[in-house]
Formats: sequence, C-alpha cells, structure tokens
Amino acid sequence: HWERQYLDLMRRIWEEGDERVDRTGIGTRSVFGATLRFDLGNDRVPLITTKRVYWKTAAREMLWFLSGETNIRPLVLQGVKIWNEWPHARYVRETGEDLDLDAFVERIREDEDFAREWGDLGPVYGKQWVDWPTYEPAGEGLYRRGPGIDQVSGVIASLRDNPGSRRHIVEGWNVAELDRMALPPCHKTYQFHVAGDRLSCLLYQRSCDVALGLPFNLFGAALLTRMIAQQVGLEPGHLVWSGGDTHLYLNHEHLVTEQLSREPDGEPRLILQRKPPTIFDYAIGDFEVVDYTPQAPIRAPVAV
Ligand code: DHF
Ligand code: TMP
Repeated sequence: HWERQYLDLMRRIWEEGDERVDRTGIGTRSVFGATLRFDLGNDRVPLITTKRVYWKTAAREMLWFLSGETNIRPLVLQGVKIWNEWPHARYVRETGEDLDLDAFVERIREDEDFAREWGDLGPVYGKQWVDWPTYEPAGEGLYRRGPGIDQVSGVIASLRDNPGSRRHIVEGWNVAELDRMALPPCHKTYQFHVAGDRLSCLLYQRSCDVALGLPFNLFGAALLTRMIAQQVGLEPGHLVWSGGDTHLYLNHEHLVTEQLSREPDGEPRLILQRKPPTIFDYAIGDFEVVDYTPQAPIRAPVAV
C-alpha cells in the first residue's frame, strides 16, 4: 500500500532515530535525510488513511499561501487553527500579558486593528511565493524597493514556455528576511519537472514533524501540483518528498503507537471540479476528495 512509506518512516524514526534536544524543549527522535515518492496519476492523492486528516484545512492553508497573505486572520475567520500558536506566543512574549490562546484568537477574529498588529507571521510563505522583495540601486550607494517577484506565476510561465527547463522553482528561504519570520519556512523549496505530458514536483522540507505536519504537507504539495498541472495543461506525475531533519516529538508516543497498530486502506482521489482562469482563482469548493474513509483522528499537542 502506498501509505506504508509513511508508516515505515514513522517506525524507523521512533525505533532508530537519534534523540535530540530541539528548539521547543520537547525533545525529538530524528533521522537526517528521508525520501518518499507518490504517484499522482489517476487523481491519486497521498492523503493518510490511518488517521483522519482534515484535508480541507490543508487546502485552505495552501490557498492562503497563494493569496500572498501572512496574517492568520483570514484562516481564523475560516475556522482554521493551525497557525494560531505562533502569533499568540509572540503576543505573550512582547506584551507580558497572559491572555490565553482562545481569548487571543477571539480578539484576532473580532478586532481588525488588533489582528493587523498581532496576527502577522512576518514575511513567510505567501509573501515570498508571490511578492519576493527586490531592491534597485537609487544612486549614492542607496537602494529603493523594486517590484516584488511573483514566483508562482513565473513557474507557470516557464512551464508553458520552456517545459524542459531545470529551473522551475518556488523558494521560500529568503535569507535576508528569516529573522522577521515567526518560523523560517519548513517546506522551503518546490521544484517542478515535466516528462512527456506529466508534471512532477519535488518538495524539500528542511524540518519535518512527521506526526502532525507531514500529512498536511503531503496533501498541500499534491494539491499545488494538481492546480499547476491543470493550469498549464499537463497530467499529474509524481510527488517526491525529501526531508532534512525528519522527526517525531517525544510527547507524540501515544499517536505513534496507535497509528502504527493500524492498517492503511484505500486509495483516496482528489478531484478538481473546474478549471479557474488562473492559479489565483481556486476556491475551497473547487476541490473534492473521494474514496477517503479514514480511521479515527488521533489528537496530539503541537510543539511551539
Ligand atoms: N510546528 C510544529 N512543531 N509542528 C508542525 O507540524 C507545525 N506546523 C505548522 C506550524 N508549526 C508547526 C503549520 N501546519 C497542525 C497541522 C499542521 C500545521 C500546524 C498544526 C495540527 O495541529 N494538526 C492537528 C490538528 C488539526 C486541526 O486543528 O484541524 C492534527 O491532528 O492534524
Ligand atoms: P524549527 O523551525 O525549529 O525546525 O521548527 C519547526 C517545526 O515545525 C518542526 O517540528 C517542523 C514543523 N513543521 C512541519 O513539519 N511542517 C510545516 O508545514 C511547518 C510550518 C512546520
């Protein structure tokens, strides 16, 4: 079954990974360097079946990236909670107020000015993907801001005009701006590749939370590949996932034990219901997942 790759990786990390102290203080077991490969043909999508994965949340996150947004407010208004902890942590750190997470999120929802000040993650994925900043010389050793670079449109244009190129890349790792990001990008590089009429994607993820993040990242990358393939008139090829520090948090033991006791089942498929005019015009209702009958969700705390 295609999902064994994921479960085997999880088992290998838990049994053989190096135990390390990490930034969050929780501790992880980790392997450095891992690869997974999925065939996206016939609408197949690597959506994990051994626990319920809220794929619409992952899809909303991907649409939020494409919109260029870096503020959590649009996610909060859609009921998406996955980015709430990081602005909250900054708020508590910088104001010294111990507003709890739910109350903080409620304020983000209700108060636009508050959200503008406290809801932003800095120049993360969305900003770098569609508006990577540039500078141009303005004389006397000074520089002024140039037009931003839309890497997503750039890749779509290069796939159309020069499919054989080896430079179809969307990069999130803007070295000059890392210190202003709430988290430096984890899924940092997407490279696309055309062979015949099939479009493949290789995602390089520098750091990977295998239990919570990876199921979302696999679905998100597959969805992005499908949208781009549809826009440029190609069929879906493979998704190759490559991880750097690939880890399990020590407080996810119950999840690991439970999930590894389950058998994967089924071949979910992702249907794009229409072809919007551009990559920026997709909406959540354009996506449908069929043949997905996952096992029960497994709750686990996210390390902040
Ligand atoms: N930090 C850490 N430590 N791990 C992450 O996976 C992570 N991911 C981020 C930001 N920072 C991170 C963004 N993506 C969840 C999933 C993805 C995600 C953040 C959080 C998560 O908590 N998933 C739960 C609940 C899903 C839900 O609320 O709908 C899950 O069971 O999948
Ligand atoms: P780090 O910046 O210290 O590497 O911590 C980031 C953590 O978040 C790490 O556990 C990886 C995880 N992560 C994912 O796995 N996927 C994601 O999409 C994001 C944003 C984070």
